[in-house]
Amino acid sequence: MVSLSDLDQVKHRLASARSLVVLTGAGISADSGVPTFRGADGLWRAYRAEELATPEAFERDPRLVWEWYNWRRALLATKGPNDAHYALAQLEQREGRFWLITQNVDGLHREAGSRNLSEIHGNIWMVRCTQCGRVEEDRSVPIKLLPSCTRCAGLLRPHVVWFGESLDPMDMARCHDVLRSCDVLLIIGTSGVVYPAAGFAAIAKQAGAFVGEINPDETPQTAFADVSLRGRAKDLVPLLLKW
Ligand code: BV8
Ligand code: ZN
Repeated sequence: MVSLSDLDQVKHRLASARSLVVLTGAGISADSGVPTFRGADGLWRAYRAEELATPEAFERDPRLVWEWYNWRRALLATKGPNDAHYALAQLEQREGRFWLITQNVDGLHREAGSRNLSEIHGNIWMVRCTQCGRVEEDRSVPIKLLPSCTRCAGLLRPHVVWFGESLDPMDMARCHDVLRSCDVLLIIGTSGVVYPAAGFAAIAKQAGAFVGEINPDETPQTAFADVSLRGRAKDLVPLLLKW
């Protein structure tokens, strides 16, 4: 259960934040019916992430990897943002300096209206040519396999960051900037096991920020949190805006 004083403490910190950063993971989309990666309905468990979300897997069997992404795209096509996504989009309007970092590739923050946003693991609705590097949006469900580039006929891949791939240096620079200069970091719905995002709380802590967490479970991030609210994002995030 969440104690009122803990909730009020986080609410007060958000209301008086000079520079607010929010980091989200799959848990914020769980309330939209999107399976998380490591939960009981886990996406990875069903398909063993190390088998599929890697460049080697795509090299070895692009059709299998594309079939997994088509399965996820079909699932996501029927889902929309929930109250937590909309509340964060509202928070962006209110706060002077606000930045949202998401590990999610589902595009639900953008759909809810968030603009000051880094999708550090990419976006499942974007495809990238493996030959000429061209990136474009493709919302077809399913994508006809195997997809090829309209410009050079190269094989297309999902424009997401796989395990063993580096994040976009521009995204990383932006994340380090905002984390080093924030006075409040709110971490919502991440198990805190995937790097480099799992190291972001330590950076904010080093910069003297107040760190809040929203998660039904304890996570490795909880150790960095000044306050950790045990609950669901869709219930707690809207409450934090009532000031
Ligand atoms: C990199 C895109 C440099 C694809 C994803 C050994 C030690 C340390 C690091 C490593 C290591 N070996 C390898 C590494 C590096 C590796 C890594 O961290 N591995 C981990 C697993 C150990 N990282 C990388 O490879 C990264 N690149 O480091 O580059 C490099 C280069 C070469 C070699 C080495 C390093 C790239 C990582 C990006 C991988 N791509 N996704 C796709 O999605 O198709 S990761 C995937 O996991 C998703 O992006 C997801 O967002 C992310 C993190 O998972 P979570 O979001 O936290 O989701 P999860 O299910 O785990 O947790 C959900 C949470 O929500 C739970 O806590 C649950 O309690 C909570 N929850 C549930 N319901 C709710 C809720 N919370 C609130 N409300 C609710 N209702
Ligand atoms: Zn191309």
